[in-house]
Amino acid sequence: MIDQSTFGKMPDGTIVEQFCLTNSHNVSIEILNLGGIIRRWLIPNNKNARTDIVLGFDTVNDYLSDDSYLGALVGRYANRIGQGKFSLAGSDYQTDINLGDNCLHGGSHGFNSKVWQSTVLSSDDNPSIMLQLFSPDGDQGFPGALSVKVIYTLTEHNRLKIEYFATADHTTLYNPTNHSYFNLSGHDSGSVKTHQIQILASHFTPTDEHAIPIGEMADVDKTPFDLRSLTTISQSLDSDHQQIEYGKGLDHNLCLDAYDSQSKVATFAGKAEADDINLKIYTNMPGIQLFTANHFANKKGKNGASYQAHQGVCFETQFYPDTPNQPNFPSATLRAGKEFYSVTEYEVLFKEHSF
Ligand code: FUC
Repeated sequence: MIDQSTFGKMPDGTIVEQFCLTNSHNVSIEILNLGGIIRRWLIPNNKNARTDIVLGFDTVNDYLSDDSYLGALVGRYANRIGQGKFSLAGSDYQTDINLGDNCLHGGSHGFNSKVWQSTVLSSDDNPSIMLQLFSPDGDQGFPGALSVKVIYTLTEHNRLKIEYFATADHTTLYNPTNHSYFNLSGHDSGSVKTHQIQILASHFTPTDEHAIPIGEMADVDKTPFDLRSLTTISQSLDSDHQQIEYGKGLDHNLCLDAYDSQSKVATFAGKAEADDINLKIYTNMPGIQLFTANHFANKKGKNGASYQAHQGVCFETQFYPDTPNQPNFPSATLRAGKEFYSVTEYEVLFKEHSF
C-alpha cells in the first residue's frame, strides 16, 4: 500500500510529496521526493507500537539547512573527491568545493537538495516508487548530462530494495548512495555505541586528516576496522587508533570482500537483550562508508528529538572515496551511452508482533 501526501514546500513554492510504503507486516517507510529522503522507517515492536529506526527532520527547511544528508540520496559522487579535481578521458575537471578544500557528496547543490520527479510503480504488497532526476552537463563541475533514476521497493520480506540507474551523454563519474542513519532502538533513543556491527571486509582505505584516502587498501587485522565478526561499536569508537582520532569516530570506507548483491555484506544488531531487531545489508557496490554521526551535537530531530554524537550509523554503499584519483581503486567511471545499475538492499529482521 502507498499513501501519498504533501510534506511541505520548497522556498520557490514547489510541493514536496511524501510517499508512505507499507507492507503486510506493518512495516512502513516514508520517502520524500526531495532528495529521495527516507524520513521514517517504522518496525512493529513488542510495546504495541512501532519503532522508527532512522534519524530525520520534521520540515523541508530543516532538511535544506542541515549538512548531514539525513536519509538522502547522494550524487553525483558520494563521499569525497580530493580538491574536487580529476582527469577523465583526456580532460581535467574541477568540481564545486564544499568541505574544506574538497568536494563532498557531489558539491553544494547535490542530488539530496533537488525535488525529483516521482511515479508510483506499484501499490500492492511490494509497494514501489520511481524517482527521476536530470543533471545537466557541468552540474557542480561534473562532465556530461546525466539522467538518473532510483527505484525504491519495500518487499514482503521486509527488505527495502534501492535500485540506481543512470545514463550519460559524455563519459563521467557516477557514485550514488543512500545516507540513512540507523538506530535500531529508535531514532530518539540516544547513542548506538552498544549496538553491534559486522562488515565482511578484510581491508579499509586509510585517510589523511581530511578523510581523503592515502591510496592504500590496508589490512583490517588488529585495527578498529576489523568488524569481520559481530563487534560492539564502542570497541572501535573508544580506540586510540590515529584513524579514529582523525574523524572523532568511524568515518571510513571498508573494502567489501564479496559484493554480488546476493551475499550479505553487513549486519547491524540492536542492543543485546533490549532490542530484538537486526538489519542486514546486501549490495553490488565495492565499498561501505561506515559513519557514526561523529559531529552531531544537539541537532533538533523529528518530534522534538535531540540528536547527539554517535546517535546513528550510516552504511553508505559506494565506490571508494576519491576513486578518480586512485588508479588502484575500482573505477566509478560511467562511459557515454552505457547504462549504470547498482542495487542495495536493507533487510530488517524483527519478531512479528500482533497489534
Ligand atoms: C559521511 C561522512 C562525512 C560527512 C557526511 C555528512 O558520508 O563521510 O564525513 O560528515 O557523511
